[in-house]
Amino acid sequence: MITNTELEFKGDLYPSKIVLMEQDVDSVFFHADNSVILKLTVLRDSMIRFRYTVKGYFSNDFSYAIDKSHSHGYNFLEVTEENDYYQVKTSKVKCRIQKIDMRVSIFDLNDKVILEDELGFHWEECYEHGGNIVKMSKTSKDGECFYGLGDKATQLNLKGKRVENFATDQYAFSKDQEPLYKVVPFYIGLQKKQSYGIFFDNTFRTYFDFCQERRNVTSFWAEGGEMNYYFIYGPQMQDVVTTYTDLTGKPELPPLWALGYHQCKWSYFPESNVKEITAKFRDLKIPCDAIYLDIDYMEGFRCFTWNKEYFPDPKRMVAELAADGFKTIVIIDPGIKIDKEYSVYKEALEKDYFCKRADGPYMKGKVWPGECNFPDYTNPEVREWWAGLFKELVSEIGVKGVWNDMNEPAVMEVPNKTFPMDVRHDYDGNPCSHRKAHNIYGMQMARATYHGVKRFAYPKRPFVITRSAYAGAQRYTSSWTGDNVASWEHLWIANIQVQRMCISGMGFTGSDIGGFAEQPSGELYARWIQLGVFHPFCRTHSSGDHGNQEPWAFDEEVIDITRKFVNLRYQLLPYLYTMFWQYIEEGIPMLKPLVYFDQEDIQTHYRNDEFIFGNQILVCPILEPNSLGRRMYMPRGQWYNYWTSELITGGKELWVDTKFDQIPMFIKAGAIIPKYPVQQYVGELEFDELELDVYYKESKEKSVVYEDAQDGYDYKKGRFSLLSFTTIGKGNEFYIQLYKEGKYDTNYTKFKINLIGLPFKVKEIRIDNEKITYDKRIFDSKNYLIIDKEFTELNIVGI
Ligand code: MIG
Repeated sequence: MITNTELEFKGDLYPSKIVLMEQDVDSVFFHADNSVILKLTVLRDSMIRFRYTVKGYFSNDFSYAIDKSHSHGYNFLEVTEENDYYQVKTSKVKCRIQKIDMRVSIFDLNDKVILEDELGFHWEECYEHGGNIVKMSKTSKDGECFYGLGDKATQLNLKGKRVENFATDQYAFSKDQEPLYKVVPFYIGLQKKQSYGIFFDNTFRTYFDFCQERRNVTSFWAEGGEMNYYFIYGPQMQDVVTTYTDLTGKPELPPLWALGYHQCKWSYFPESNVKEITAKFRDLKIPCDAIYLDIDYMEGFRCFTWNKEYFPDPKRMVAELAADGFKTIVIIDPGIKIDKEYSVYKEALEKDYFCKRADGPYMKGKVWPGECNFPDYTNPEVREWWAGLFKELVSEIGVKGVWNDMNEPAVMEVPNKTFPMDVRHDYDGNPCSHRKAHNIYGMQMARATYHGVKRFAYPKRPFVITRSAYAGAQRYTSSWTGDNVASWEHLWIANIQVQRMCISGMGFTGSDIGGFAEQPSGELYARWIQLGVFHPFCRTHSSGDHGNQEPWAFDEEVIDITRKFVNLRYQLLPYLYTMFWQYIEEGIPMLKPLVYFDQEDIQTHYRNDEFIFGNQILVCPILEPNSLGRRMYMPRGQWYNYWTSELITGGKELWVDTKFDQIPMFIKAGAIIPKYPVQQYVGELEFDELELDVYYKESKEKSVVYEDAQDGYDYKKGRFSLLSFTTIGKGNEFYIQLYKEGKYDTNYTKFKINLIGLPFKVKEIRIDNEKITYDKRIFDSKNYLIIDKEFTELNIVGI
């Protein structure tokens, strides 16, 4: 047994020896002599939940994070007793619980240790709060790596770091600053090429220490609540992430326009300014789908009101913007102005919907409108009321999306920047203090907003974006990374934060492109756009107090680069939509850090910059000024340089030349990348051809293209189109096979097939075994071919 320094663990208590074991279907209870109970529940063969109590009984089991519809059920479960331990075995793992001290070790079926308690579960009584600080420690081997945890602004691999989870309004945060806006207490461990996950579903302030305090120990603890965590076995990181995402839930598909480019600033007003901005996008031919109204559209910052001087007729304006392809998105904060004349305030007061202090008075805090009260979104009745408030905005005025800000919750001019900890919450019938509800406040606000927007947008799809979030918030909302800064370091941070959010289940995320605080140089803005178009959510935003941040605030060259890359995003919309569909169907992250892509390759374990966009596009942003290229790591496999079509074999570090209007971008050999024509907004054009960039590969590769009506819910009834392509290169023949599923008939009738990297001269082309005639001149000079979309096999035969 490991001994610890007296000081460090003074006051800690531990489970004593196990005196009783009972099994109840999928759960096994281990009772210790000193009232500690461990409840181990097998949810899937590869997912086991561990819940501890020190009271001799368990409190009500309630979680905002867990998706009730998550898949569970196992193939095999066997509980046995040995001399020194009990063993719980599934078809994937064995769990041993030591009789003497309840410590747990988890093994794979070859008896290789995956994860092992160091001190294991222990706690410290906390007299002041009438609860315990609950702690867990695991041993960690040299070389183990750690990933996940949401929006942390630090290197991807968390080894050697300690992080804190407490939702905080962190204006102009810096690298390594803790805590930030979001709380996702989920990490992935990777050791000896085996991955596992831990989701510590505890909403109190939590900490994770990844071998920072002690070299071979990883620990996590909470300032209250239960030691309650889920262990997820891989061994592939892919399986850990998809299982976690299944457990905490997946969103529905957003409307396709939400994957377009968004423009934001604090603030665009009055109406004439909004119109100037949108007109300029159309003038300059830079595609844009959404325009945002920040807090100044309201009357004295009162939510659900309009400043009639700036916006005399919002309904007309929103309709005019819509006619030009712009969707209007408005901000809604949680603080409700204390004002007896204000209907939202009056109603909430009458119905008793505001949060209260422990001794009775309403929780009062200063935010933009001045003194405010705050709805208790943890009360289902309050959420229902809140949802109803969106009727006018959405059904009458025609707003298409809602932006929830300040929901950490943020309070101005107080030292802790949020509510006092004694504030009471309903917590869906489990009354508690703000200590427990703080981290889920923003998520519950976004949830209520989502239900409202969804109700009134129906039969169209809603769009919601939030700043604060807890694990599982992805079911309701997209997010952005908060108030970043226009600096090169923040470009690096944004790249990591979005990758990290993607493997933490909350992939529909982006950063404020160009930086929120301070003014980016044209070069920095261009480099940020070049990264931002590869983020699931793509929006320029700035605080507006330092000059403008529309593309035309910079010189011609930057405008051209912005157009070029936003155009590329619009061309890639079917690719982006397909990866979103894989995310909602299977929980597959839209961006994949290299370690996720190839965990067997140790070179990937410490990479930060390169990532895979979807499944087949490798992107590496330029993160320094005056770059003529950069060094990067090319993961294993064969990759085509997007700009030059040069074929490169990966598994090595290399220098890549780029110009100012390029970033390193590579396409996986064998991939088929679908492209739409450039449109100024989603749905602007009707077109008759889907372009397919087909990259030759010797051997087999699969690609899919998901499409549907781009909005609405018919896709849930089977009205989608799923194209599954297989490419096969064999000697001097190249095959493209197509298998179709779904009841949606796409509007186009043809494919324009661009063949890239064919290693031979073409002799003939066959479709479904029949030789076809084609325009040889075009084909030979431009390498493309236009064919009917109805085919099952295209065969290109070389000389
Ligand atoms: O205290 O609404 O992060 O995106 O523009 C600042 C004004 C409040 C913070 C958000 C930012 C938004 C700003 N808000």
